[in-house]
Amino acid sequence: MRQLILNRRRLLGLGAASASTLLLSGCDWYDGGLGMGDGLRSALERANALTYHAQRLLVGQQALATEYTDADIRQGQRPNGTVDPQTPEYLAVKANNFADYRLNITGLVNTPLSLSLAELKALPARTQITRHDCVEGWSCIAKWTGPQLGPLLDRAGVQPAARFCVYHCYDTMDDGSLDGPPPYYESSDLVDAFHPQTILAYGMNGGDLPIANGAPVRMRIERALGYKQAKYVHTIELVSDFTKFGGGRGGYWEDNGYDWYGGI
Ligand SMILES: Nc1nc2c(c(=O)[nH]1)N[C@H]1C(S)=C(S)[C@@H](COP(=O)(O)O)O[C@H]1N2
Ligand SMILES: [Mo]
Repeated sequence: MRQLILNRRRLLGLGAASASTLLLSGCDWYDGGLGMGDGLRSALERANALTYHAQRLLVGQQALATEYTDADIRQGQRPNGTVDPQTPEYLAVKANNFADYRLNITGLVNTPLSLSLAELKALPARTQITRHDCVEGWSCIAKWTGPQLGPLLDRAGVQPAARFCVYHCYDTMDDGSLDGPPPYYESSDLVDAFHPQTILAYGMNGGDLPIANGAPVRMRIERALGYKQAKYVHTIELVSDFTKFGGGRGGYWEDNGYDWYGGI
């Protein structure tokens, strides 16, 4: 992390405050005695000072998350959160064994993409064995397979105004909201989106991704905590800011107080 921050400062020539704001680790954002909303919002405003081109310069500068071997996989990936979505939209694509599923790349792109599962499976894939860390206090090592997100974003043509990807999911979280349960969603900056270990995983531990773990497609953003690993993803939307989604903090759990960056 420290190395990454230094790299960014050097490359961007930004003052320490703006370069590091994007990278503040978990507790700084909501245990710091700041009102969370104020702290987060001003942090995000400063994060916007990073230009798209400067972010792209950084791609390839990032360290990889540790990768493990098959011998390190001791058990199946422990399912957590939603394990069997019941929304009509999900049930409809599941009924046909995901033959009608589409992964959409929309928003601030020149050419929106809509890819079937078969099309995703025909792309060059990356397989990585990594450790998933859930903030609830458990970890699992598992093998994930799928195409990298970066080349797909290049194909769609990310527009200069884009700063973040919002990952929209099929499942809703039954949290007792008066407006009905909100959908799970997540977001990342473009550095994480273009990171070589950021993949659209359709495979797990050598087989198809199980429904409990996010079938047909879930994100793996390997330098981030468990809640950033959006399952049941149907749309990746390129945006300049994410305050209009959900509670405005960049993800379902972020709207409930978790840190946005969620780095490990
Ligand atoms: N769509 C969706 N994605 C999600 C969740 C969820 O409930 N819904 N839970 C998150 C949390 S907190 C964790 S730890 C991981 C769990 O992934 P797993 O079920 O494959 O272990 O998914 C994350 N992504
Ligand atoms: Mo989690």
